[in-house]
Amino acid sequence: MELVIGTKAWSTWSMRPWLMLKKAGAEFDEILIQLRQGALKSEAEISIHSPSGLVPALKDGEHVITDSLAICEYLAEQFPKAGLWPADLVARAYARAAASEMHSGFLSLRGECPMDLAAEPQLATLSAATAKDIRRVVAIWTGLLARFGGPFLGGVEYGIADAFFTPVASRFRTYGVKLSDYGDVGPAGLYCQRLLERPEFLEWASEI
Ligand SMILES: N[C@@H](CCC(=O)N[C@@H](CS)C(=O)NCC(=O)O)C(=O)O
Repeated sequence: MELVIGTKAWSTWSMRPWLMLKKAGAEFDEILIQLRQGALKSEAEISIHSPSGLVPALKDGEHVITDSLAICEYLAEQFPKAGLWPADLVARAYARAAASEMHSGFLSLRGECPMDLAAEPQLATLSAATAKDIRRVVAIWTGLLARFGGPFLGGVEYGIADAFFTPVASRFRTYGVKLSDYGDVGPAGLYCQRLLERPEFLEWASEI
């Protein structure tokens, strides 16, 4: 398998399936495309590999799977023993809902606090819309950890929902977000820290 990814410091979408390939212990090669070289240049390079013109894309034999969530679902089915989703039906539904909400939402947080793994931590002044997004993230994390236990969302040992929130955890660190200001009484902050200490994330971050 080959995973087509964008610049590691910035490409949150690319990071998610990469983390899950590592968690699954899968053999894969990486095709790295530097983003922000000028829209046309990046798009032309990406389009050689990915029909959507976007990264990530997973090449498996003759097949090309695009979109980070679809790739992660494919990996969960290819590597059932890796536990990328919770085994329990209800926990899996909650974990899927959390990952899907991340996939399609939090536009203000994503726009105002872009991931930049190379940036020095800074204190940002955040808009009301971003503050609302952060409170919702804290509520999702706190709710799932309380309902299913940890150490990761849905009670798994690191899975797809966690991969989807790892870029968020890195944004919180970069932009000096104190989760206690957004309703956390402890568990969300600890979970955020656990995401940033995962060996898969540390490996990705060491390669920026
Ligand atoms: N929903 C898609 C979003 C993919 C996406 O927006 N990728 C960005 C980079 S993170 C991209 O390829 N942009 C093209 C460019 O920067 O040239 C997914 O989950 O894979």
